[in-house]
Amino acid sequence: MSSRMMLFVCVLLTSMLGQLPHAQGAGCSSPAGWCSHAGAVKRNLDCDGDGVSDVTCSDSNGGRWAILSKNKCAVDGTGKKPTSICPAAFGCSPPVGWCSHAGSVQRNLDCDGDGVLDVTCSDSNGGRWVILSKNKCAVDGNGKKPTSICPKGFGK
Ligand SMILES: [Ca+2]
Ligand SMILES: [Ca+2]
Repeated sequence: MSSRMMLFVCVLLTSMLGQLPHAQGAGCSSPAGWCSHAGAVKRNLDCDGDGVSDVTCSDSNGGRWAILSKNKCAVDGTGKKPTSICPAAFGCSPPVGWCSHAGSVQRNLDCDGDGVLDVTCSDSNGGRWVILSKNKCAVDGNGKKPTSICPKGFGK
């Protein structure tokens, strides 16, 4: 067998192995009714980087559920997963101490419509901060964002 032929066989085998998990339907799925409540958003993506898809759910009340391949796709019913378990799905988290001053109110919601949660903070002195997913969750420290950047977060 020529070396070129060997290479071809190797490539073929590798691609077949790569297809296998998908062909077998590996990858987590969610049970019927899971993540169907009001404000809930379900996603299929690979949270933990093992190449097998996971399922996440987040809602507008800050609930976070994850069905992870590395956890044998066990169904999660608590809704209290940390954002760090799947940043791509659960979006931005503020640093410790952010939005903790007197009169401040923090919200988790999707401001920019990309389906990933952002964080807003407003205070009784008219300060407005926002941490946006589309801005790679960069932390905002100046408190001078316009209300238009997140009408839902900054109210009317
Ligand atoms: Ca995974
Ligand atoms: Ca967002």
